Amino acid sequence: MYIGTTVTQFIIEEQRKLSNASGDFTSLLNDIVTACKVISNTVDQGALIGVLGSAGSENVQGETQKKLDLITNDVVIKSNEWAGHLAAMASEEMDDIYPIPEQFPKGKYLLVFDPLDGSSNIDVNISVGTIFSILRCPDGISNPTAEDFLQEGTKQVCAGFALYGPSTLMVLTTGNGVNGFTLDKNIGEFVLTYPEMKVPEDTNEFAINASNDRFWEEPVKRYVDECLAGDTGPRGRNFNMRWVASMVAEVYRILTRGGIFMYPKDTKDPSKAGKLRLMYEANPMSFIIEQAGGVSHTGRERIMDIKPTDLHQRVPVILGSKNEVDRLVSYHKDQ
Ligand code: AHM
Ligand code: MG
Repeated sequence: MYIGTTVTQFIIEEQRKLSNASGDFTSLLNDIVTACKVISNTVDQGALIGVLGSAGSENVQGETQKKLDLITNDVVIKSNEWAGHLAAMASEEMDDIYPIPEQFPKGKYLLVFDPLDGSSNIDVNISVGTIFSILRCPDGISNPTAEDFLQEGTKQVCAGFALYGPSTLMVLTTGNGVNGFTLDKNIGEFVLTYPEMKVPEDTNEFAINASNDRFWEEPVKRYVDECLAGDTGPRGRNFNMRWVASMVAEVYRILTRGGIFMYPKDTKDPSKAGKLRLMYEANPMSFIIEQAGGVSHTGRERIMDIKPTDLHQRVPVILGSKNEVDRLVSYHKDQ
């Protein structure tokens, strides 16, 4: 019986198209895939294995960590530190970078990840996910520092996310389009189910945490007000609204049926430029959305063009269907 194209087969075939591919990258992606399978299983078991609830600690951004934030962070590290493909890792849940320990060989890539995005949803059984991004370690560097991670999103070699929802999915780009895979739990393989995903250019659906309304800037207020006015306003048509509070779930929805996702700049905490993190969330999701034909922007600049200044830097995020993101960007220019 033919089970379809597994993610491993897919990656190997993609790499064969590149004459200079050494196989390191394929192997690295396999280890990430393994980590996501382990996390999927752990999230699935939930209360049965006592992994829900708070860990009683805070991360570098001052956010309370869930037990699963720490467990999944460890799963990603343990799955990826041994094989010799990485020089170091950086995670949303760790203050500093994680250099590959001395006992393991070092490789030419850097792995950046958010082990459990949307983890505030974990105790209420709403979808969560793992986001990752692969960068090249700068030439001649075998002991990278945090500085070596501060590369523009355009330098990503690969980005992807796993979504632990009704099905466990994996969405990947290596800069040659976006493909989606579903985990067949009977055989333990991600199988290609959504080839060449494309974000529709137009949409009637927007996603924003409306409780922040009073902190938004004028262009965002204008855009959302016009959507809310529906066919009685300047847009002349009705819009629908969604907010899952799991970026992985929102981005997957947008890849499937279009939409615009906004976590814009606001005045809630003037010390923060936005809520979402450039390295762990905004850049990988921007790479995926752009590769699927969508747009990803802060309102003032393309996210993937930002030169990072800090590992845990936050940025405003506006991404999704081209025509809606372009419209909101144009409102920023009108300001
Ligand atoms: P996390 O990485 O700590 O889970 O935070 C990121 C999440 C995103 O997945 C989601 O879009 C956003 O935070 C929701 O924020 P809010 O609770 O302010 O609506
Ligand atoms: Mg996150």
